[in-house]
Amino acid sequence: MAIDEMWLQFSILKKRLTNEIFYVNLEYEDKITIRLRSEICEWLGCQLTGEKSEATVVLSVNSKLDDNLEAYEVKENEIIGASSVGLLYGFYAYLRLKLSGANLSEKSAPAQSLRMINHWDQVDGTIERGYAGESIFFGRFGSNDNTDTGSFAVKNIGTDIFRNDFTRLKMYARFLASIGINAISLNNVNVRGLGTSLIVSPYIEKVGEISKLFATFGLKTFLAINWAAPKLIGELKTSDPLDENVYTWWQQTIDHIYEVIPDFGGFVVKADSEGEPGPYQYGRNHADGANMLAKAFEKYNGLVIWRTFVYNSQTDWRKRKNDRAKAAYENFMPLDGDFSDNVILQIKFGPIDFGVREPLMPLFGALKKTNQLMEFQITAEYLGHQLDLNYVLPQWLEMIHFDNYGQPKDTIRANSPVATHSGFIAIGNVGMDENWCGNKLSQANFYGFGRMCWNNDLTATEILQEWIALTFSEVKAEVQKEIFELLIDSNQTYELYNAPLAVGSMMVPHYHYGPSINGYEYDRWGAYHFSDRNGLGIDRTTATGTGFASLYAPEVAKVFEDKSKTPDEILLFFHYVEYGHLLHNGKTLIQTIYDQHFEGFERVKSYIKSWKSLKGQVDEATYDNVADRLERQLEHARNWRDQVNTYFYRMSGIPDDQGREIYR
Ligand code: GCW
Repeated sequence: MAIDEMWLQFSILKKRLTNEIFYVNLEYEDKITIRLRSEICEWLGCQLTGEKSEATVVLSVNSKLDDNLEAYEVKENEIIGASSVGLLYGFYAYLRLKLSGANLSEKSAPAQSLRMINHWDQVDGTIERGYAGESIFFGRFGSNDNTDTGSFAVKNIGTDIFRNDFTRLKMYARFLASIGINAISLNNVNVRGLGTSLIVSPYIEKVGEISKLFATFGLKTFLAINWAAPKLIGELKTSDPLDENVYTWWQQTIDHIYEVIPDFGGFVVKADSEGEPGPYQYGRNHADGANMLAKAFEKYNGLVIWRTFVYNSQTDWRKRKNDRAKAAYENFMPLDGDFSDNVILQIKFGPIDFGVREPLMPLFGALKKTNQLMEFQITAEYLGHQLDLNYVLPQWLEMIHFDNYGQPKDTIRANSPVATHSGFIAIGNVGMDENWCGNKLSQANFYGFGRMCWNNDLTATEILQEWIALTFSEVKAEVQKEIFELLIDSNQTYELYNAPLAVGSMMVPHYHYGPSINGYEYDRWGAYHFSDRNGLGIDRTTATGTGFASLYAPEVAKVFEDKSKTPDEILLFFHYVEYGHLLHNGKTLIQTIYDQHFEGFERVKSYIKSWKSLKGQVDEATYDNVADRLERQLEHARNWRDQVNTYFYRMSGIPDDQGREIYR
């Protein structure tokens, strides 16, 4: 679309939609039409004359603005985009500056090229690890069969699998554009049942309609595939990546996709992971698998986004040298340099699984010849299911700034042979719930992810202040401040009452909410804490443990190898530590466990008090939604506090030095 210069056309959104999470609505069509809430319209200084009004903001496109076509510049009441999509981002930037009271002056280009959301939505309308209602893409229409064939299995639901709520999809696309997201995959990476057929007719045509809508907001659409598709839906005898017929099947399938969706993004692939099929089944490695698909995508500039979450999910706790933390590194480091230019490895930020506290995945910085994406999880699988407050930006920012042969925010791009094939990706947290995220305050994490991708130097404080200014623009400054105080340390609060000092995995198996100290301890998933009467923690040192510490850059490895140098908050991820051991905080390990769990609970109590003081100050739906969730969080924190404290009191026999109540 060519835009030289134009005047904004405003029209007033008559009634504020209750399920509107977006602070502004921008429709991006042939000509730009902007629908604004009337108060925003007033801020922009436009005349409200009936349905439409003219504004004093000038939009233009100037390709000389920046080499990066997504760049924009805002200068007073002028918005310049390096391309039409840059203009789109510039417009949202303009509104952000305006609404947060900042100077109307900003020139900006995104720090990360790919800024992507993965959905774990399934064609029966459920969402794996979804905590905000059903899928906005798929629904259960036409289904008479409610037999659940296993965990996360997709039910037999007939052919009409799409929800077809294009109004909601448009709102969503607009929201994504407003925070700078430029790519999206629609379906769960565990591709089951009918989900396998999304890549072929008659389903791909509907994906095409969705993708067309998203494209008008600068978004590319991707699909997750099942590695065994040639066998499952192509009637071939094998899915071996080096088999000629398999390649031909994929090439034809991809050719057809591009006939329907000429700007299709590509595939997301979870292979040989947690029971999913993959190239290992045929004695091939992951470069063989990814490159075969990449070849079929080449002429279309399509991408293969290949996940490194590959580990042996049959680990045995008896074998102490086994270490799931090393798996991705061991599987992918030897393949550095072997992947095609249109393959990107999608790598979880930590070595286990989006835990409450994990060190950086050591592949970052070490992989030097492979396109890479860092993967985050907005949906709060391990962080309280969007019931507990958990503003996660502090944790994510620590990851992108962690120095292992340089900080990932810089090395990801620098170490990717095709710089534009790199960036950040996250699992989304929205569903059909009225407020999109189950908990209204969980929207801050989605907003924050987008902003963190665009500008790696923003702080958690700045991002949260922005989100509050844009979302609660109608409330008083003191109320905004109270909401800020409630959220800013909430990630730390959650950590305080969860499993101690990065030991991980003490939650209810599979469901991942609530404590179950030994739930995973004697199971197959490779997530153990090894506590006994003397102490707890996983020895991952090279000297006496699994050797994971040695996978980092030498100066980092030196710190993690040494118990006395490892920071308290990550201590038990790297070391087995005795209860009486003195930490950097000046207290023993056991006393730290007690103190943290009592403090975590008390903090949640104070959140409730502070939220109650906001009754009548924020809209009722938000008030009730958060109040209800905080009560549940208090119960959750109480359970964690008591089960962890009791467990370690019984193990160690050492009482709390402040004599607080620990149940026996
Ligand atoms: O965190 C684990 C989740 C699975 C998920 C998997 C993955 C989609 O428990 O539900 O499956 O990670 O990332 O593939």
